[in-house]
Amino acid sequence: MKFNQLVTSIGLTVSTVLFVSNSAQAANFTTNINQKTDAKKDILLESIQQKDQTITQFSFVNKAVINKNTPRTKDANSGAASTDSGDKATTPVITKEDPDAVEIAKFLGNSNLNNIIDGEDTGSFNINVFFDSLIKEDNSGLDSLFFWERGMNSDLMVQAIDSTGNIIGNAITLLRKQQQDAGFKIDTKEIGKSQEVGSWGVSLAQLGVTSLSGIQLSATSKFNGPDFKVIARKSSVKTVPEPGTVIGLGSVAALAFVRRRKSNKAISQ
Ligand SMILES: [Ca+2]
Ligand SMILES: [Ca+2]
Ligand SMILES: [Ca+2]
Ligand SMILES: [Ca+2]
Repeated sequence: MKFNQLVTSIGLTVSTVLFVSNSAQAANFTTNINQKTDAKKDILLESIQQKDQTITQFSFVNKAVINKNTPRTKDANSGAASTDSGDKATTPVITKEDPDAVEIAKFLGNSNLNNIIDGEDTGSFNINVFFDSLIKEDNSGLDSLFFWERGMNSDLMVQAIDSTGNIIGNAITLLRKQQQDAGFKIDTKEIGKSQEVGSWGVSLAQLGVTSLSGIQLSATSKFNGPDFKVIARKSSVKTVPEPGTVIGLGSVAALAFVRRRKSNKAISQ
């Protein structure tokens, strides 16, 4: 193998390793909350850790538009999206089976992970939610949207929207089997005992956009009624790097150096 071929080969290996590393980490994050001893009380998001960075600045839902939400009938498990909270949690307004858009925005628009939208299995919903600031792409390598789902047993479809509510980019379906254990449980009014909470992290790249004003959230009866919260990472806010954790790829760094010498431009972009 000639030197050039060797370098190219090493370069491809490094790219592959870094790519796999990025995609594997993309959805993983740690949820830091005020307490996890009482699943019925307020569970307040304090920070998120991802890729050794701590995120403390968030953008919250401040408006919702209901495009579709199957109404509830006499059957308690009918309908689709409702507002739900921990049995002993505080709420912005009372929980309802057929909430209006303002109530949905209020339950999503705070840091209380025990204020959620509870979805039923039988109906379907399609709801636009807007964040209190524009969510923009940056070079942090961090996800921009963080979701939690009670029960780790439901799916949720997500697509970016612009400021007027038009869908942009591509829709993605967050699958129950892709959830990461968020490390805490909640016990809400709609369930009799506590359930594990799972999480998904989503980047703007996954949604095929470089910025978004909000997201369209939808579920059909096949999604097993997602029971969720979503909070966005505020853009243009510095995250706090933790010392001594600069990618655990020391051995790869040497190879990357070889590659950098080979094609300085490509690497420095
Ligand atoms: Ca419900
Ligand atoms: Ca669920
Ligand atoms: Ca309960
Ligand atoms: Ca449900």
